[in-house]
Amino acid sequence: MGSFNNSHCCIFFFFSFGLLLLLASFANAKVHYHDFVIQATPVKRLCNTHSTITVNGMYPGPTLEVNDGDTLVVKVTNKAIYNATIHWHGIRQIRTAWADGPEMVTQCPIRPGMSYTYRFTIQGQVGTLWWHAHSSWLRATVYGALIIHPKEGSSYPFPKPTRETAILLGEWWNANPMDVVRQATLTGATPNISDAYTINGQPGDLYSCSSQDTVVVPIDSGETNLLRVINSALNQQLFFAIANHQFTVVGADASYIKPFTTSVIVLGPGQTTDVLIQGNQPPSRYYMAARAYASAQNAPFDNTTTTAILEYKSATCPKKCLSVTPVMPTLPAFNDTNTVTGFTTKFRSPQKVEVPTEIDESLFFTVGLGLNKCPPNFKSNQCQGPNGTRFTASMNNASFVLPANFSLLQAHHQRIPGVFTTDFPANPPLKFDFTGNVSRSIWQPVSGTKVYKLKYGSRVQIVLQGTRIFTAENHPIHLHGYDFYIIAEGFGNFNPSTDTSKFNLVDPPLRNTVGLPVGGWAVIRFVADNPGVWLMHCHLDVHITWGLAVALLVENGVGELQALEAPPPDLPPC
Ligand SMILES: *[C@@H]1O[C@H](CO)[C@@H](O)[C@H](O)[C@H]1NC(C)=O
Ligand SMILES: *[C@@H]1O[C@H](CO)[C@@H](O)[C@H](O)[C@H]1NC(C)=O
Ligand SMILES: *[C@@H]1O[C@H](CO)[C@@H](O)[C@H](O)[C@H]1NC(C)=O
Ligand SMILES: *[C@@H]1O[C@H](CO)[C@@H](O)[C@H](O)[C@H]1NC(C)=O
Ligand SMILES: *[C@@H]1O[C@H](CO)[C@@H](O)[C@H](O)[C@H]1NC(C)=O
Ligand SMILES: *[C@@H]1O[C@H](CO)[C@@H](O)[C@H](O)[C@H]1NC(C)=O
Ligand SMILES: *[C@@H]1O[C@H](CO)[C@@H](O)[C@H](O)[C@H]1NC(C)=O
Ligand SMILES: *[C@@H]1O[C@H](CO)[C@@H](O)[C@H](O)[C@H]1NC(C)=O
Ligand SMILES: [Cu+2]
Repeated sequence: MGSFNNSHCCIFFFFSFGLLLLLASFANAKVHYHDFVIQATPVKRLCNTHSTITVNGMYPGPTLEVNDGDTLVVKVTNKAIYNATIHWHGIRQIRTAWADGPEMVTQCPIRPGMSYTYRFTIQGQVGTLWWHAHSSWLRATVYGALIIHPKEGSSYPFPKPTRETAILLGEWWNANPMDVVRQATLTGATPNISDAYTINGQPGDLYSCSSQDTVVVPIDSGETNLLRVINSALNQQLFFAIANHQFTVVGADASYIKPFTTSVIVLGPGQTTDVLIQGNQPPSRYYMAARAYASAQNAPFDNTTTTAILEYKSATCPKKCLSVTPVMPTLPAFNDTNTVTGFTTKFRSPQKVEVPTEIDESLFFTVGLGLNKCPPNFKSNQCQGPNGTRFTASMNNASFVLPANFSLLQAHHQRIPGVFTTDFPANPPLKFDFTGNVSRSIWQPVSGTKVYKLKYGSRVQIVLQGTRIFTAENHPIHLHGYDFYIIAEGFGNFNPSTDTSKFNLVDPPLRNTVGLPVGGWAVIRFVADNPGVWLMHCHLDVHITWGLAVALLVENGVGELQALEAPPPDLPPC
């Protein structure tokens, strides 16, 4: 009897202890509920008031702050006149591809008047990400920061900063960005360049009618502060610097980076960089500024500079120092590729990481622009590209076209035929001197909705190879649903027999967007452990509009935990 009671008691004890642990872990992981209303809002910039699509009337939109392990539930209601979706840029969305957001890839759009609730859990990511619209060019104004703090009880691998500030670099058009892309799609020419860059939605002192609203970022002498810099510009890589202050880079794309110091950082659209700055300068005001890194030769770009002010607080900066004109940082020349290379090749993971060494899928994707002949039924005003052509772009000579009737994910999940084909080539269909003088006769790609299929768990290497078709250019290539290791990059054509010696299989950086060097290549590796359909595309919206994308279809593995979840009941129908 006694022994029975004892063992019963023990079983009961272990059971309750386990339950307590379980409850404790649930108690730590929070669920955050948010409402996003996409709506037209009057926004005054550059001397005029513009009807602007925003979230909750805010430009930039609301900042979301969570801890690793938390769940986000965001009900998005579309009160604008455009179809819309929201993408949670860099969130892995493990088994929840339905919440990823790219229009016609993982969902049909939320139509005007409709809503959709995105639900997902952050798993093993810490740092700075962001969210943005993923439908046409709505993301020009529909974006915000998504900040992931460490799990409760864990801390950063660097001293806790006194202040943390999100710095969203953006791009502003006086025209409605939806009209800008509509016009470019009609004419086949390059879309109009922007009228300003912005920091947290404000162009700053160097633009007309903007000084009053210039963003001020506080700092105090002796402080070490964290800036979470996000490039949310639509079409432009940007340099960013602060006068007289060095940056210590500690993170990028929600992964830690082995700290290094630099006076300037560069980010492609989609990328984030976490930097520490120290309040070690005479108390005063210092400009932080961003302007273009424009790598394509002879291509027009917005050549303006946005500023905000780093201001020492009044305790250390008396009134008169607040009236001085801030010192301006030196920014690299718009075509200073050497500075870009010097910066990106400094990135390392903080310690040895598990890079796949055996490769199941060795892929080689060319990335570049192209020109389409004017189709016979088109008028000449629809072919205003060079010499009466229309601009296009492609990967492996396939120019990506979104499906019209079903999302790719739905077509995959429900086995609906005729929506996509699985013949995206693993290698370029034609071998040519990619970065040399490419014969004009091979500049026109093939349009289609092609995906590349990957088995669950396959270890993937992709060589991304830029081309000089029309022009060479730096392309920020973003992969949805994954982080990948960037194991090497270089200029010219990737050489499989010599460039493998450059592979860093020890401590390469983990990112979701790689800046493909202008006229060069980059090699990435990841394990395909997240089932779904994942867009891989250039994050310059002008290029994705022209078809610079492919979708990777990752099949389910064995068992429920390796399979895509069922679609949510409120998934928008087409
Ligand atoms: C683009 O720029 C051209 C030339 O400045 C102008 O005529 C046109 O209206 C602009 N398009 C839009 C949509 O703003
Ligand atoms: C950019 O603007 C600066 C200053 O206005 C000017 O000196 C420079 O020539 C411009 N560069 C280009 C490429 O337009
Ligand atoms: C950058 O552009 C300037 C013209 O603005 C040119 O003189 C210079 O050679 C270019 N540098 C590079 C590295 O292309
Ligand atoms: C356009 O035509 C001119 C004259 O024939 C030629 O020199 C130029 O290379 C052409 N440009 C393109 C992009 O085909
Ligand atoms: C989409 O559906 C419409 C109507 O059923 C059909 O006419 C059209 O061919 C479909 N489009 C594609 C790309 O399958
Ligand atoms: C590129 O090749 C074409 C013909 O293939 C030739 O006419 C042209 O001169 C070449 N351009 C350069 C810069 O080598
Ligand atoms: C792309 O495909 C088209 C159509 O088959 C072909 O004419 C062209 O040469 C190809 N170009 C490349 C770079 O593969
Ligand atoms: C909006 O989305 C619906 C559903 O997918 C589609 O039928 C419609 O054509 C879209 N409208 C525009 C303007 O793209
Ligand atoms: Cu691009």
